[in-house]
Amino acid sequence: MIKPDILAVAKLHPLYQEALQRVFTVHQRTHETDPAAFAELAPRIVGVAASGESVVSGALLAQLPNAKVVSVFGVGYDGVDVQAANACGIAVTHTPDVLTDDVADLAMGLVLSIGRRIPQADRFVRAGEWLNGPIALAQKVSGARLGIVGLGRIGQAIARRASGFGMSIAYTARSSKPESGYTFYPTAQALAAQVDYLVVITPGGAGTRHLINAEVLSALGPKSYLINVARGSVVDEEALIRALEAGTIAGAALDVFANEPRVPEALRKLPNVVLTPHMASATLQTRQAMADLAFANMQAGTAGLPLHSPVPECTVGA
Ligand code: NAP
Ligand code: 8YV
Repeated sequence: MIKPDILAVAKLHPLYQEALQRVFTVHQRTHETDPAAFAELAPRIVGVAASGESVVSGALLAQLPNAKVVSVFGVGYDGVDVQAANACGIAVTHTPDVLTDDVADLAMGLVLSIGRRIPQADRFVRAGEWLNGPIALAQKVSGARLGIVGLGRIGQAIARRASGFGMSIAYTARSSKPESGYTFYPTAQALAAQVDYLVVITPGGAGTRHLINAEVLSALGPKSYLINVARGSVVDEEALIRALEAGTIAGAALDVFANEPRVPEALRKLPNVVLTPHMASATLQTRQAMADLAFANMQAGTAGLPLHSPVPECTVGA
């Protein structure tokens, strides 16, 4: 049986790649690696497989007359031109909910890591420094004030976990959510001025670019911490480095960066920083669930069946 052709626009997670290969012929970035072959292949492509960080432009979609779906392995889809996809009649899907617990878990892990200085303490013991005296005191997390930028699926899961730590919870989002019972601030700057830990968990893209800028960091102040598990684009990384170097914020814990996987040396050198490699959803269980959902969306989309999890702006098949 001939397998329909899929274009992978990124190096796919092996679990997603393996699932796709059972049913489809997967062409790995042919549009970039072999434009001549792609010109011949493009009319046969029925679906596009992407990661959460992939760029899927309108120009690319316009070259795929028979594509029916872009299936993103990730909840974030800020690199996908959904408006162009709608115009081309191509559905866009993503993997919400299945990764919410993991991302919220890592966000709390980063709050604890930066506040209680767990990675620094690990380095302290390994370097034999314990022999020379006790480690410097850290900051208390239980009972502290938490600010959440983006009270969506993951933001709410972070708030539930933080409640277990007795933290007071405030947030900003595009709209207030009185039913949450948490304190709403209309801007990130107003929120930052009131918290000890500011966790960023919005989508990326133009609407949130540099939402966390020099003014927000200045409002956060020298005793408070920034935690970013959203997208690197949401934080002005240069302003962040300046604030960390000057001590105008206490520290930062970052899972995402402006130019991944490149992390500026200035950030890597700083002692008051905890860095992880965009791994908030990277557990075996969650990556399997993401692969299952992304594959199910690809199968449904290419077969013209109802989609499992289209992105909210998708009008195709609605
Ligand atoms: P979601 O349910 O759509 O929630 C997004 C939240 O962000 C909503 O509360 C929304 O406000 C708020 N928001 C959007 N634009 C905003 C703006 N300009 N200013 C303030 N708030 C804004 O999405 P989710 O499932 O929680 O995921 C959120 C994001 O996390 C993803 O898009 C992705 O970028 C990131 N993520 C990162 C990782 C990682 O590995 N580090 C893993 C998964 C997800 P309203 O509620 O008012 O609309
Ligand atoms: C993934 C993410 O690491 O879901 C997202 O938006 O950022 C992460 O879960 C990534 O998308 C995998 O491609």
